[in-house]
Amino acid sequence: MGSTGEGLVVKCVLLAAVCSVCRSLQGGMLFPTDSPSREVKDVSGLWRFRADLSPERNRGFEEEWFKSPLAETGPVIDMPVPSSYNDITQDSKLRDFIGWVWYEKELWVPARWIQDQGTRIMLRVGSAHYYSVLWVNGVKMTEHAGGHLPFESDISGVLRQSTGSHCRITIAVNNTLSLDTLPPGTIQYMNDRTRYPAGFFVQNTNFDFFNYAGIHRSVLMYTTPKVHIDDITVETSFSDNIGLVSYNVSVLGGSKPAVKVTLSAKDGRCVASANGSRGLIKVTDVNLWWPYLMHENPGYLYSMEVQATAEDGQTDVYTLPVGIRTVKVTSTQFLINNKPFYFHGVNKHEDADIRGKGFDWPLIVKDFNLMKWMGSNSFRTSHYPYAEEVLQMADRHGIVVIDECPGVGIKDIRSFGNASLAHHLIVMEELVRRDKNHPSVVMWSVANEPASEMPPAGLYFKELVSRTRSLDSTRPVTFITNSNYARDLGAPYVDVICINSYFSWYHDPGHTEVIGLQLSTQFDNWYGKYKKPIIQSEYGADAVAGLHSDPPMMFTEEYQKTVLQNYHNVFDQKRKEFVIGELIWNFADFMTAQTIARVVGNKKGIFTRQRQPKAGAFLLRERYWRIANETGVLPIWTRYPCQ
Ligand code: BDP
Repeated sequence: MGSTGEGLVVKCVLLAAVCSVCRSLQGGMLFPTDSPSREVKDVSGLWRFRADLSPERNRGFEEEWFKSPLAETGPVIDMPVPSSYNDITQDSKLRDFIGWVWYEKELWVPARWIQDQGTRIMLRVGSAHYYSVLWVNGVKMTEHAGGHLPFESDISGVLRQSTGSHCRITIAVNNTLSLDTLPPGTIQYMNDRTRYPAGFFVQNTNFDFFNYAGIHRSVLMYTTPKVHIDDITVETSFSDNIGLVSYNVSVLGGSKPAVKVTLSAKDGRCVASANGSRGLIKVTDVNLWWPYLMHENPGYLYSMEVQATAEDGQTDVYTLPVGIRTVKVTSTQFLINNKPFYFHGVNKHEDADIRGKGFDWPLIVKDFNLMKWMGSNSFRTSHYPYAEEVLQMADRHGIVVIDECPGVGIKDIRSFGNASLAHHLIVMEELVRRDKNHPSVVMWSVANEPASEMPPAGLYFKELVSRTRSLDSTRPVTFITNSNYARDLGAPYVDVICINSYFSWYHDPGHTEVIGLQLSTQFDNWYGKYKKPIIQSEYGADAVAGLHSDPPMMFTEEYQKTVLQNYHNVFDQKRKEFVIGELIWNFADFMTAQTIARVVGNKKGIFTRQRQPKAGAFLLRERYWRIANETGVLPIWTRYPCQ
């Protein structure tokens, strides 16, 4: 062990992980929206920022930087929120920083929010990677473990105790990953003083994307009345032409609220209503929610307006988009609304130049346009939950989503321990709580490529999958495997087998001629043993845009294309049997840690990081539209010319 402070970066996060184990989820996590009874104030923009460069990364806590304006305790720089901080400056120390960074924003809160004692003022962080501590006006509000899901706090009390309506928000964020975080990691101190300076340490991880950090999604302040709608859960089905919406509304802050629910069609027409905090709504001549390229009118959403009226007559109103659809899995098919659905789509990352993993509307809209352009009907949120706004887009456009938790890189046997499992269960709970009402989400993925052959993996996945099912009985559960079919201890518990394989890339590099045989064998082995439908959840090859060679060589656009074509030949045979989907790795090039296997990031994108197509994108476009033309019903305006 080197410097006195070594381990501190880790210790802070470990402590946090332990706390999160003891915590159980309280309340809902509805996406903040304006309504007649609610106001939202976006406090994104430029924040003040300082990385704690002290050897122990602990000076901020020792000197209590949250107690006074950050600029009074040392130098600050401008930092955009939302954004990763890593690529914002020219300083490699900040790009590769591990430990606590401090963010601060000062703002005015509308005086009427403070004066009206019946108004509840909430502060919500869409996500901050990885561990966060939040203060308002120097008073600690909450802490949160996990870099991809929202957390919030009721700040009404502290604002009312302060003079005036001035508000100072301080958020300390620590990106350190430990064996019990998700994703896991380890901190390694290099103690050979002939090779490394004192205090030198690195963050080791087992995942293939850059560990971007900071406040990645919007920070929102919003109000609700004191008696407020805390959570809504809808589950949908249909029988003949009758849509069935079972709902459950939780109201907090007062006793005996009167709840009224009204469902309206797209044109604003009220189609059904009900009274009471739970019930079943019937919709005649229902417009089902259909995936893109499966129906002429995909992504149909009703509006469910929920009103909760307190005894004093004050009413809270929240409107939830509702898509009515069902999902079922058989031993060979994935059924949406009882019709076979074939996933032809992409794996993505939240990743772009400069902003890293920071939320960015232009990027999101561009990505949806590209997915629709190429005829993609689905994507997987590899390898962590994406921003809620992305799922809202998917709902509206009818793009089907496999929603993945950040269980990526679970390779160390110690990460299968009780503390890890307890945290993993909480993350699944947080994920289901946030995303349960999105019709686009059709399956939960609890992990990506864990070491599922290790002995503790069996019990771990048994528990994880069954607890996820108990949180949501309407969706299938999977995890993504790349292990040996005969020794995978998690596969018995999942509903759908999702396999990643990289024939002619990580195995037999340069030999695309082996793909056909190896892929057929893979499918037959897995189906033979488990009799469950299979998705090829990843396949692909790196291609540096603009690099060409014929005959194809690795890293050229031609090689990537050839790999894809060889996979497609097998998919076309097996999708007649039990293969229910193919998701290319990856939609776009993305940043990774610096290693000898990566040339400024992973180049398996069919688009570059700047979203320009490589040859593989045109190949997939032809293929996906061909499949859609064979199996789907296309909106007139999307008919693809080469059908
Ligand atoms: C898969 C991983 C993915 C990697 C990909 C690759 O799931 O995160 O980026 O390999 O190596 O195994 O390109």
